[in-house]
Amino acid sequence: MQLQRRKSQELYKTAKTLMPGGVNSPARSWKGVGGDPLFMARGKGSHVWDVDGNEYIDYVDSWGPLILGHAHPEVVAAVKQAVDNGMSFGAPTEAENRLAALVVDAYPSMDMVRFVSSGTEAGMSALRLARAFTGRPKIVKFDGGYHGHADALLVAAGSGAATHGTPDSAGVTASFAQDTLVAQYNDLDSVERLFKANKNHIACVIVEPIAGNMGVVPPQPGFLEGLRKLTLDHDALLIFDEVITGFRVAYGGAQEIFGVKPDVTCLGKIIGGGMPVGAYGGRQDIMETVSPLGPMYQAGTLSGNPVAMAAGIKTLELLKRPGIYDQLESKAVKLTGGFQAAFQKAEVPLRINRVGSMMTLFFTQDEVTGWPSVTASDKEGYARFFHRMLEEGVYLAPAAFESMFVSTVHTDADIEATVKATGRALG
Ligand code: KE4
Repeated sequence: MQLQRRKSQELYKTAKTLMPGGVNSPARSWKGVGGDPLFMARGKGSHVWDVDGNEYIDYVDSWGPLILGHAHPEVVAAVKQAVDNGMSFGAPTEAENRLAALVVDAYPSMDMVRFVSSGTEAGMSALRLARAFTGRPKIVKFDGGYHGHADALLVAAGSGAATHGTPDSAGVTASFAQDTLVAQYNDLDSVERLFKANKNHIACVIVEPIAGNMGVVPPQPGFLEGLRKLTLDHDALLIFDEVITGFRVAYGGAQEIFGVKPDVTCLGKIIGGGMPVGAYGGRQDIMETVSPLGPMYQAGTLSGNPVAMAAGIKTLELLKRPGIYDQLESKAVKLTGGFQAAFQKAEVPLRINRVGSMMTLFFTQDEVTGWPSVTASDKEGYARFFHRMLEEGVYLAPAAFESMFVSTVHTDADIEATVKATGRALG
């Protein structure tokens, strides 16, 4: 069924005269799958409607924040109540205490937390903190890892940058890139070699404990524990970027599942419930380096914004309800089982990497364990599937190397409809 997209196309035409590529983030440009992006008008629960009135079951969930689905009534009510008291003060508010307490209680590795307005700010600040605390210049990240668009992190980045085939961004100077060392995910030797070659110069290792930005790639047994040992042995900090995985794969994130305690954690997405919130936090002695207590400067007009805090507080309160993560798990298991059956019937190779309610469909029959095997998968096959599923009323990530998400409000009917749509899309 050919989608009627006239209004989207008109809006996109205008958008391209006003904003680079007509979007405010390249991840929305559909450059990785081809075609023109749809403009969304409304979301409710697990469904979204585009401006032409086409309805979709949504598995993008705004790239992860909407674990409770769109416009959750209790989150909306909390935001409305907050906004009636004023949008922003540039002064401390009780809401910040409340969300900080929820976050610190959920992450035993975090004695203190600092709120910012995006995951990028969280990653950027965590790096500066590691350099300030250790006095060392270099950082280690992983090929295919994405931690936001701070200069030092746009070196062999994953997510949008990788999908666009531009692992190094224009405008990132050689001086920035030289202090960023790149290792291979799930390859401890590649990290050890960097420590040996840069003795006493590495401030930190920043890692997505479950990679989400090269598609989902779980840590192999011993990988995170190995990073913990290497960083301790070399007096470097271990930073877990849990912007996607925090409150996603468990209330206490990947560090709860794998039992590895980082020195610093970055959070974002879910803790804002769809509003702009990021955070970084960790051991007391490390966080006391942060201004105004210590010498590492970091600031922000809308950091800890009370309206955004209200959305985050209500979201985390709802996620604390017993059984929520079991429900997410059973929904995700049902969905992946349906996908596997449909792909098997159509004799199309498929490898699903999944942890909890985040997953990626890789068009390959081979194991996907890191950036090289990710890039060996069939991106074009995914792009064709993406468009066919759209025609069938299912909205997947408009890029092969991203995660898709199940929310608490995806119903059995949604999952059955998605599996049926898959059969038709592959037919
Ligand atoms: P933001 O600045 O987009 O809030 O967060 C950056 C970031 C940091 N760390 C991780 C692990 C992330 O996944 C992200 C952002 N994720 C991408 C999608 N995978 C955001 C989509 C976009 O850029 O539009």
